[in-house]
Amino acid sequence: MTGSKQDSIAIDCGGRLLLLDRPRIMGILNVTPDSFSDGGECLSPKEALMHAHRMAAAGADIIDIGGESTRPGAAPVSVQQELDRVIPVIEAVWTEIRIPISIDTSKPEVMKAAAAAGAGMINDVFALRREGAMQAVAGLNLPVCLMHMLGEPRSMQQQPQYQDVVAEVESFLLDRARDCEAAGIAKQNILLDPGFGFGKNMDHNLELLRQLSRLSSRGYPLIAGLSRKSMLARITGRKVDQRLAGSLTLAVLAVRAGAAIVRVHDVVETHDAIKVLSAVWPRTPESV
Ligand code: 7PM
Repeated sequence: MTGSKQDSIAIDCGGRLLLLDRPRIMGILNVTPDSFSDGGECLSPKEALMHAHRMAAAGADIIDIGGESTRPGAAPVSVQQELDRVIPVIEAVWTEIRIPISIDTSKPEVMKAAAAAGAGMINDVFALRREGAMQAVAGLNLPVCLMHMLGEPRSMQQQPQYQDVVAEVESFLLDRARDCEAAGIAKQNILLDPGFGFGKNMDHNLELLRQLSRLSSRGYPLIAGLSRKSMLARITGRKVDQRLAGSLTLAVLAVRAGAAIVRVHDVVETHDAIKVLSAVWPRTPESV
């Protein structure tokens, strides 16, 4: 598929459209008490809703709501706990804000309840490998982001190893996409994500970013999540709340390499950065 053909894709997020005619911003809304970069900010449904309003006003195209921290070593959360955290927030955001919502979860029960509450996309860092998750998404007929992760959150950052990180991430994602299609998930409903920081060391993350256009030219829209991640700590030495400049740099590089969507905390600033990039390079690299 050519770049220009992919540029015209509209993804139907349960009735709300996400147009991929230009780079899009996924705003992160964590409703976990232990999330590493904005923990404690969004505890109550009311605070979460206010933050969602701010992100939508700032130019977010989709709001990603998550109730389970994927931080290495984070305590697992029960289905009921996760539902209690995310469902009221999804309902409120869906009612008050007219943009698509994605649910960041690996649990099929949460996927289904979130969809019933208004979520229009599934964002799964386990790429639907949990029992029942693939069938759940096939039944929902919603778009899904398949993310690469080596290992499990608990242990993924203990000496991750690859022969060829780009080739391995690519073949994992394409295999998952093929399995999803065989299970009845429409090809147009599949997005891919290399999973920066998920079972990757600094060199792995940098190599994935250098060769990101290889992953973004495989016929599936690419999502890149680099915002405030620990590779920026290694590069700049900054604490998590001081990584804005680094995050913007990485977001711009990812979009320049063909990412369709960037998943970010700092929506106002990312929106400006992408506008500037798009003024210089109005089209994606493939279609230039
Ligand atoms: C601790 C470590 C807390 C890592 C939060 C994180 C991605 C994602 C996350 C991503 C997609 C974060 C991550 N990262 N979903 N969920 N892609 N699709 O930095 O890169 O937000 S959680």
